[in-house]
Amino acid sequence: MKFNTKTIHGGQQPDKAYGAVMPPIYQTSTFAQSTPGGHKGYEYGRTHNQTRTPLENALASLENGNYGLAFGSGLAAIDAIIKLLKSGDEVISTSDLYGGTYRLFTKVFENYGIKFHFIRMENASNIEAYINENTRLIWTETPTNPMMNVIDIEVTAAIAKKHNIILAVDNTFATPFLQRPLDLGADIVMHSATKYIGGHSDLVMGALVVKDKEIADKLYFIQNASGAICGPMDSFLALRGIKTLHVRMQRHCENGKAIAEYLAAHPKVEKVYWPGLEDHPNHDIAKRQMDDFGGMISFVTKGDDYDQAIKIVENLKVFTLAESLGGVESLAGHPASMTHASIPKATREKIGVVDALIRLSIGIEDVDDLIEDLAQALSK
Ligand code: P1T
Repeated sequence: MKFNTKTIHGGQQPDKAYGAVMPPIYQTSTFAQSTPGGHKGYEYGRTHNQTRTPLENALASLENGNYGLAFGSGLAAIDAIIKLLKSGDEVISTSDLYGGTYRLFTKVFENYGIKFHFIRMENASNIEAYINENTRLIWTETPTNPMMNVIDIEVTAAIAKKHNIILAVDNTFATPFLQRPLDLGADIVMHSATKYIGGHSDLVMGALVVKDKEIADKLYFIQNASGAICGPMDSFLALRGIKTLHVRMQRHCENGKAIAEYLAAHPKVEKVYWPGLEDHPNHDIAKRQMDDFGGMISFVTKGDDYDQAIKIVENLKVFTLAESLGGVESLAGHPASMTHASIPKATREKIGVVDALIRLSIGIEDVDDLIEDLAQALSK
């Protein structure tokens, strides 16, 4: 089945009870049993739910995996991955990553004796210097949030395999429409399904997809034991969002290209970070690894000025100033004070998250209105 068919049919069938084409919202916490253990495959809502099951199957289908797991947020999904580890284990992570992931790693899991190395991975040969007998996991975002660096998944997966280390890829920015990390050798693919998967800024959700049964069984155990699941209503909304993922992504990419090119030619703009631009340092990897370049763009204006960046995001009218990304509407953010505020200033500036950086999530509105909006905000 091709991707554009999978978004609509992958892992899903009409409901068994009455043939409902969309899965009903089984808004229940528990299921009747005829005798202890005598149930129809569902016994308690934390463990399984008949609206979550088709969602988890659909996620697995999109990522070419065998097992899908849905969580109450992206961070809950990442939390489940790190719970595969134990005290003394080490993780190598991209240094440019979502601020909340950095906070979870450094403020929560370091307290449990897990050690994190944050390094640049655009050049995969940097990774091996940090591998030792305690290394259990390589954590990558690609493209990274918010600097849009692209990491070569295939090369990183080969390094991970050689050393028997799990490779997890946060595929939130690209979505399976643009890249499928499991096909490139990753062991776990993760999503903040809050973003493009849901697509309508109306839910908070996380997802994991894996091929390997042993890893899947451990993750299912953690999902049930820790309990950070998503509810039936949100599962329904995510399934509904997935059905248009391919058409939304196509427009996100088209609009993203037009706006990246507009900003790159703008006299007030110093630098644009979008992997589709030929001068992007990882453009060649992106071209090889991704089917298109997505709708996330970061940029810095000339003068590298905090006040100017704040003024621009405040003056936008079609773009909404807000955290998050990947919805149908365009959003603008100021990473240093919003999504990445939990990373110490010196650390974030080292990776490029300067005070003047603005991040845009390009929606699927008419691109002329988006460009006009940026033009008026940049002219102020
Ligand atoms: O917000 P949540 O669903 O828990 O997902 C966390 C997360 C994980 N990974 C990436 C790449 C992300 O971008 C996020 C969440 N990011 C934002 C809220 C943001 O505005 O960047």
